Amino acid sequence: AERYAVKESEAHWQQVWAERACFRATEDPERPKYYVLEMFPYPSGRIHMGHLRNYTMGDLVARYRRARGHMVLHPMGWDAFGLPAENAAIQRGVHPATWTRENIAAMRDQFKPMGLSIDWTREIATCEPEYYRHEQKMFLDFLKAGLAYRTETWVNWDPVEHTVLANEQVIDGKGWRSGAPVERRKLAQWSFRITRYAEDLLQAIQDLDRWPDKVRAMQTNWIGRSEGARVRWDLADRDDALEVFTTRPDTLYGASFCAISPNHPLAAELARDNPDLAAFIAECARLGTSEEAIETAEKRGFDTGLRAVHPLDPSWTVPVHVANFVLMEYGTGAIFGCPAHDQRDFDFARKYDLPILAVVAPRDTDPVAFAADLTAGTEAFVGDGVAINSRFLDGLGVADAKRAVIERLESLGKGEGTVQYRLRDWGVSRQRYWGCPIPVIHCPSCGIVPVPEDQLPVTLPEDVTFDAPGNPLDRHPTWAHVDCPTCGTAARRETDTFDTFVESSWYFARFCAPHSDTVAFDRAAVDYWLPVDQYIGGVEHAVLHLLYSRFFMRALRDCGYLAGAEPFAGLFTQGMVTHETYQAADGSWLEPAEVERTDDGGARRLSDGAPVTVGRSEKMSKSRRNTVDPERILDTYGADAARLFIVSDNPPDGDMEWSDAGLEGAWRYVNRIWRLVAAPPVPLPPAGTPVPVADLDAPTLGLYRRAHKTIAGVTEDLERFRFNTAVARIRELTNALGDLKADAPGAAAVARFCVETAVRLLNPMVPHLTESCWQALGGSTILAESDWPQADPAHLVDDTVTLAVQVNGKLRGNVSLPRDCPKAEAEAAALAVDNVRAHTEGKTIRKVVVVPNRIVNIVVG
Ligand code: ANZ
Ligand code: ZN
Repeated sequence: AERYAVKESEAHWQQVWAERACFRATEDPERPKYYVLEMFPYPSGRIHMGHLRNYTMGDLVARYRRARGHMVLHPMGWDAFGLPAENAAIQRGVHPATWTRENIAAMRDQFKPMGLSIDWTREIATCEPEYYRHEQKMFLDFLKAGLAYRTETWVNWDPVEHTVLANEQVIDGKGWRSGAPVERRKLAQWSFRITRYAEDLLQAIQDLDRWPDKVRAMQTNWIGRSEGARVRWDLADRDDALEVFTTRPDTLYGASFCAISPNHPLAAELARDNPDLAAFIAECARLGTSEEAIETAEKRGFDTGLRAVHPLDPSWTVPVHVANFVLMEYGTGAIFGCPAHDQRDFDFARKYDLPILAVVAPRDTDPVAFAADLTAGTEAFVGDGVAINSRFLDGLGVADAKRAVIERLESLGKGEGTVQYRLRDWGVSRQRYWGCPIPVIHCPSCGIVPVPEDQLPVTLPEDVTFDAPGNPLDRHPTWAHVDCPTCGTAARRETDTFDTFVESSWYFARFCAPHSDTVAFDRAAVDYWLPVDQYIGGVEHAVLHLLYSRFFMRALRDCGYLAGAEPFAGLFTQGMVTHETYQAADGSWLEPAEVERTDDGGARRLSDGAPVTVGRSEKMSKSRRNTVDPERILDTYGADAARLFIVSDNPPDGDMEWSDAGLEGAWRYVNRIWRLVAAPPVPLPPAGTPVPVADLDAPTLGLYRRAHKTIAGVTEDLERFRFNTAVARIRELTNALGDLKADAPGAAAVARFCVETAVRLLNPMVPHLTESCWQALGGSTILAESDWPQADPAHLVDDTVTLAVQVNGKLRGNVSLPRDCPKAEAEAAALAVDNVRAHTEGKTIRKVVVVPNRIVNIVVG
C-alpha cells in the first residue's frame, strides 16, 4: 500500500479547513457553547515545546467539543507588551514595535503547521492601540469607581532595570532578570483596589470546582484571611498611640515589647534626630520588601527608647523597637511581641534580653512548671490550650479568651475585632516605554486630570531612544508636554505605563468580539461566550494572573461592562516538558541534536564519537541546552506524530519527558493507522454497510463490542483530561483488530466499524491523518465537520461474567458464563468444576444458591 504522505496531507487539510472556515466561531443561542482558551503566548520570536504541549491539549479539547455539537470559540492572540522587547531595543537597536510585530509573524508561521483549530480572524495583539485604548477607558472608569488610585508606596526598585518589581519578581533580594540587589523606595504609584473584593474573591473559590485543588489552595493562601484584633497602645510621654494588628489578642498579658516596621511613619519621625536609627533603617531598606527576603533574614531590632502602655493595665509599659521583620504593608505595620507564643518574638526576646512569659498552657499540665520550662527553653508554644497568668482570662480556651479580650478592648475603646487580608492592592505603574500609557495628565494647578475620553487612545510615540537608562517617555522632547484639558495650563502626561498583567486580565473577554472598536466588549458576545469553559496553561500563573483576571471581571461588572464575576469556569494546569541532559567529558552541556544514544544505554557525541554522560531529565532550558526545536520536529515528523506523542506520553498535568524514542513510537503508530485504512486486514465493505450483529460469532461480537466500549471509554477520558488513557484504549482496539478471523460471518463489516471508530476517536489528537483516512474510507463529510461517535449502550455490557463457586462458604473455584444465564445452567456449570467436584464427592448436596452473575453457593452435608 502507498505510504502516508505526511507533508502533503497536513498541508492539504490545513488548507481545506481554512477554505471552509471550519473553525470560525459563531454564536447560536439554541446550541451549547464552549470556550476553550490556552494562556496566550508572549511573542518571544520562537515557539518552544511548552507551547507545543499547551496548544495541542487545547486543540484536542476544542475539536472534541466541536464534534460534540458545541459552538466552539478557540482564539489566539499575543501578550505583546513587556520588557524583552525593550531589552532587544537596548541591545540590538531594533524598535520594540518592530521586534514584537516580527516575532508575532514568525511565531504565527510556526504555529500554523501544528494544524490548530483556531479562529484566526480573532487574533489580537495587546500592543496595538485598537486593543489598549479600551484598557485606558477601563482605567478611567475604575478611577471614577474608586477602583484605581494613586498613592505613595514602598516599592522594590531594580536599580539596573530602572523599574518597580512585584514581590514575586524579587528572588533572594535580587531582581529576577537583572540579578541586581533590589532597593526599597517610596514612589507615587497607580494601584488597583483589588482588596475591595478580598472576601468575595476568597468565598468564590469554593465554587470553582473545575479548578485544581492545588491552585485553589494557592489562591486562598494568597488572599490570606486572618481574624484578629487591632489594639491601641498609648505611647508614654506622647499624646499619640501605636496601633497594632494581632491574631492572638488572647496573649496580650504575655506582651514584652512592641515593634514597628522600618517604613512606619513613627520610625521615620524618630530617625530625623537619631542618626543611628536612620542608619539601621537604611540597612533594612537593602533587604527589599519581599516577604521571602524578610522571612529568611536574621531578626534584628533597634530600641527607640519609647515605651508603650499596656492597653489593659496603665501601670505596665513595654519598649518600642523598630524591627526588620515587621512589614509596613500588612496590618498596621506594627505589632506587639509575645515571645512565649511566637517563635519570631521568642528569638527576638532572647537576642535583646526581653521577658518571656507563658500565658497559654496545654490542658492538663501544671502551669507553673510549664511556664518555667518554656522560659528556660528555646521554643515558643504555639498550640491550643488554656490561658494562664492572664488575670480575667485564666482558664479560658484560646478561642474563648480571644473573644473575651476583644470584648474588653472594645468596651475600653482600646481596640476592636477585625479581619485582615494578606492580599494587597495591585501596584500597576511601571517606569517603562513598552506598555500601555496610563491616561492621566499632571497639572500644576488642577492636580491629576484624567485624559478626556474623546482623546483616547493615548498612543505611544514611535520616535524614542534607548541610549540612556530610565524611561524613554520621560526623555521624549514633546510627547509628555500637553496643555491641561481642564484649565489649559502647560501640564505633563503621566509617563508610567501599565504592568503587562493588566492586558492579560481582560483579553479572554475581548476575544468574544475582538474587532468591535466603539466598545471594549460587545455585550451580546460576552454574554454568550463567557465564562471561558476550559482554560489551560502553566501553573506558574496560578496566583497572580488568575487573581488579577478574577479581580478585573468584578471591577468590569461593577463598571457596567459585563455580567458575571468568574472568568474561568474550568482550569487545567499542564506539566512541564523535560529532556535528558548530556555532558561532554569537559563538563560542557551538549544539545540533544549533538548526541546519539548507544545500545548499551550510554551515549556518544555525533561529531567525534566521544563518550557523553547522560544526566537526569530536566525542564528544557537554555542553560542545560536540553531543548528541542519544535519547528524541526514538525518539519521532520509532521504535526500529528508530535501531537500524538504529546497526548499519549503521560497524564497531561504531569511532566512529560521528550525523547526521540517516544516520538518515533508515535510516528510508527501514525503510519500503522494509515495502513489499517490503506491495506486493511479484511477488504472493507462500502461505507454504511450495517454490522449483522445477530450473525456474529463470539470473538467477532466481542471485537464489535470492544469498539463500542472504546467509544464510551475515550469519551469519558476526554471529558476528564485523561488523554493518555484515551490513546491507550484506541491502541488496544486497533491491536485487537489483528485477531479478527477474516472469514467469520460479518467480519468485514466489523472491521470497517472498528477502523472507522479508531479514526474518528483519534481525530482530536491527529486531525490531519484522520481526515486522510476518513476520505480514503469514503466518508462523505470531513471529520472537522462531523459528529462524535456514539456508543450503543446495548453493546457496553460484558457478554461473559465470572461467578465464584463456594462450597460450605469456602471459595473452591470460578466459572465463566454468559451474562444472565439461567440458574440451572449456572448450577450445573458450578458443580462441574474439578475442584468443586473434589469437595462435593461422596457428600449430599443439600442446597444450591445462585446469586445471578456473582456467586454459586453449594451447601453439602
Ligand atoms: C501578637 C502575637 C502573639 C502574634 C502570638 C502571634 C502570636 P497572620 O496569621 O499572618 O495574620 N504581625 C502582624 N502584623 C505584622 C506585620 N506587619 N509584619 C509582621 N508581623 C506582623 O499573622 C498575624 C500575626 O503576625 C500577628 O499576631 C502579629 O503577631 C504578626 F503569640 O500579634 B501576633
Ligand atoms: Zn489644570
